[in-house]
Amino acid sequence: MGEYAATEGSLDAGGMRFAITVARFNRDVTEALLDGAERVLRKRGAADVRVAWVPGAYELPLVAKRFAASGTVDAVICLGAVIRGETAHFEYVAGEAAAGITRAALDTGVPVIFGVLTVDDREQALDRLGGKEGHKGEEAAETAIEMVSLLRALP
Ligand code: INI
Repeated sequence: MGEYAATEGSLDAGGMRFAITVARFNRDVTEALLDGAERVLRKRGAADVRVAWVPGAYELPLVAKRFAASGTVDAVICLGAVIRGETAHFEYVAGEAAAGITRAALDTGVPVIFGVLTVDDREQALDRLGGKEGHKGEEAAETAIEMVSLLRALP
């Protein structure tokens, strides 16, 4: 067998710079996501955090890509809450947000994290804000830190 190397990112954010793009739609939920993400970034030692608010989750990818391409941040965290209604709007907003966020990361090579809740109702959202499903804002920040750290360790 040839050389074997396993690499994993750490959760040390010392010196790292982040942007958070957060949607105003369902603001009570997205503010809680933002609180969690900021809490983790602060605790882990991030050097710089910029926050930009957008109207809804559909607008997240464009602003995320602007940050990612700017050379001023190491990762971008996208936060939003898409709550299923009676119409197909949910599918379009959630689907395009996900596709655009993926594209922003792949086009720029900068981690762009999908911290967008896609849930059936408000109760499911609350379960993901420190309830039985964890805290998705905190998890998004941890994912961002880990991805920056991992990419720095890779060829
Ligand atoms: N935006 C959200 O962030 N969450 C939603 O649940 C939502 N719904 O259900 O409509 C939503 N719509 C707005 C959308 O993100 C855009 O802001 C709008 O379509 C203008 O482009």
